[in-house]
Amino acid sequence: MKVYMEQDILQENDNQADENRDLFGGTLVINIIGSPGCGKTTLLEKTIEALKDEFRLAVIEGDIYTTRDAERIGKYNVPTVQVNTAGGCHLSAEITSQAASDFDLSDIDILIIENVGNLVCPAEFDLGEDCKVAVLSVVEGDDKPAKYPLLFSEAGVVLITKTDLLPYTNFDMESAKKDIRGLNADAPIYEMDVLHEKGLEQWLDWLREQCKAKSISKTF
Ligand SMILES: Nc1nc2c(ncn2[C@@H]2O[C@H](COP(=O)(O)OP(=O)(O)OP(=O)(O)O)[C@@H](O)[C@H]2O)c(=O)[nH]1
Ligand SMILES: [Mg+2]
Repeated sequence: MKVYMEQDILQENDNQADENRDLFGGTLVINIIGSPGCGKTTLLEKTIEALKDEFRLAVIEGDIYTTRDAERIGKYNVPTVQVNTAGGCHLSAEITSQAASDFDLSDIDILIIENVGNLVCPAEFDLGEDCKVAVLSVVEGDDKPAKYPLLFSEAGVVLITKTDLLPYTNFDMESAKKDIRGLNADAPIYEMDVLHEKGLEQWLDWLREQCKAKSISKTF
């Protein structure tokens, strides 16, 4: 009987992630990670609204069971694939490669992946993306970066969302940012109220910068 240890599984995943990097080529691939309900799909909706006439976008929606998030993205007429993990708490490089094969990547500037809602496991699985985006909503508590450090240490950018709800929480913004900085010296940290479209521009500019770094120029 062959027993797979976590190390083997992660190694296999890393090998596939390297293959994905070749497959993704010149497409900017962003992996959005955060707890259930932190606002990942809402961020996607607002991002698509803002950038759909600027870049050719595609979406992979990761969810445990439903197609609800893909249905929400459906109204934007952007190529979207829903992946159901059937209980799995994260996307893997393998499943991402299968989902991405639905697209003609040479026609896509930015592929946005919404990972399964989970602050822990998705950070362990490299999908071959250019960048992980950590989303933390203020209702989750300012202690979460310190308690769940991997995602925040690996993220290329950290978004602190639902700032409209700050008056109703005891979230200490300075403390959260200090902990994030302790884990990650470089990632920009942006505060935003995605629902009411406040503070989105810095995130959109960051995405534009990432495109520029990959020599993706405005398509339209
Ligand atoms: N007040 C407030 N509510 C928000 C904000 N962003 C998202 N929401 C709400 O938070 C809830 C969850 O948002 P989603 O975008 O579905 O969260 P998600 O991270 O995609 O959730 P899962 O895919 O289930 O992990 C919804 O009711 C959103 O309307 C925000 O900036 N402020
Ligand atoms: Mg979602």
